[in-house]
Amino acid sequence: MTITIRDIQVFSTAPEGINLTVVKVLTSEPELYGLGCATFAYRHETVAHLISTYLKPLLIGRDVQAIEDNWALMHQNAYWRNGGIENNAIAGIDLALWDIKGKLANMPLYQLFGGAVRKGVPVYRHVDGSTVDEICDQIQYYQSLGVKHLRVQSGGYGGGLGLSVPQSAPHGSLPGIYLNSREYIRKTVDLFDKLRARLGFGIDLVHDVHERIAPAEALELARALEPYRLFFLEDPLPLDQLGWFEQLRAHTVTPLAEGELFNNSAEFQTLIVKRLIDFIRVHITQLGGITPARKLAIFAEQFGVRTAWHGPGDMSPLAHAANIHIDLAARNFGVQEWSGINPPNFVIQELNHKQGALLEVFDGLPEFKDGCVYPNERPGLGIIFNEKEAAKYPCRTEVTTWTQTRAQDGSLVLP
Ligand code: GCO
Ligand code: MG
Repeated sequence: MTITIRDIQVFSTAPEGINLTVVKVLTSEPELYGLGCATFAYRHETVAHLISTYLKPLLIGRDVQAIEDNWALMHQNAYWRNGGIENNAIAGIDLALWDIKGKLANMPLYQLFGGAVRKGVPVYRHVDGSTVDEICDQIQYYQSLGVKHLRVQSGGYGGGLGLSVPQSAPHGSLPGIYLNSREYIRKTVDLFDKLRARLGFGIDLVHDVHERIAPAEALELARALEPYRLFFLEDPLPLDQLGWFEQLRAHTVTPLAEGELFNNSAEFQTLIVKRLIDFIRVHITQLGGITPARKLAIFAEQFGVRTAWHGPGDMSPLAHAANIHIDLAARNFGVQEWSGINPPNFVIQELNHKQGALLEVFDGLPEFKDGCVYPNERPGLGIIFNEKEAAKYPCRTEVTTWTQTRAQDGSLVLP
């Protein structure tokens, strides 16, 4: 007797002040349901609407086990494909169908993916500070927790957080996050020089360029950072400048990671086939879910390209769990980003959220221990979603400001 999709529900919740979207797929078996993540923090209302209005009527009554067919059906149903709203919506349902598959098999997902090739998933944590001392203190704190890879930034991705107009900008310039790429490059190289002088080379460091400088500047920075032997330099080039990767690759031995903003596997193809990058930085729900992400990871394995899945704060524990299940079974695993569960301080103060609210809403988040992360052994993704707790943390729809990044002359640059 085929088990079918009976209903699809969407929940929005922000236990850490970051908008998260959860999809619940109910089936013709009363006790059997699946949970997925459809989080696109800056467009959560639109994703929820797309699921309820278009994907739910498309899928009701279909075979809950036909994951591949259901994914393709959703992917091509609106003819135009691969947008961020659509992909995150599809991912929510895809992860829920995989969660159901695991529950039917009574296995955690990593077992369905071929079993674990490692007992725990090594992660990198985020370090950010305004002085070398502050950054070294944070590095040493995480080292004391067993972390062996750290992402080091100094002032986020440059430019601070609040909108402003610097004196130096042309008269009449608009408010924004003003970046000085020349100063950013000088300071970043100087920072890593000081860090290596202080800490040596026993800790692996990554740095995220976040696409914010010109391609020629990315070449300059990657070359200048070579003496500091980064584990990888992330997103040195924007998606619309991938043609520069040939020069960048020829220009430096600094390992390169790219792709959290990519929308489909085809955008990775040349970078992988020509071995122009070392790590794929996949945002699993932006790509459309487990179904495309696993295929991409296996494709990359043929070319010696490793994984470094995106694992930021604007992703729910369901997507983090999906990352970890794929990581456990991947031979070409590189490292896993782990944003942790400590909400930004402003969330605690302004929104009066208590620490740990995330864990009351999502039970079963893979556990961080001694530098690695471990999933529980529950079937499927292994996460229990507390709808009542979730309702205590409503999402907010507000204008996003941190992406209003501007160059010194006041023109917008990519965020
Ligand atoms: C990272 C990413 C994030 C993004 C964030 C956007 O490497 O973790 O760059 O920090 O900026 O996910 O909302
Ligand atoms: Mg990044």
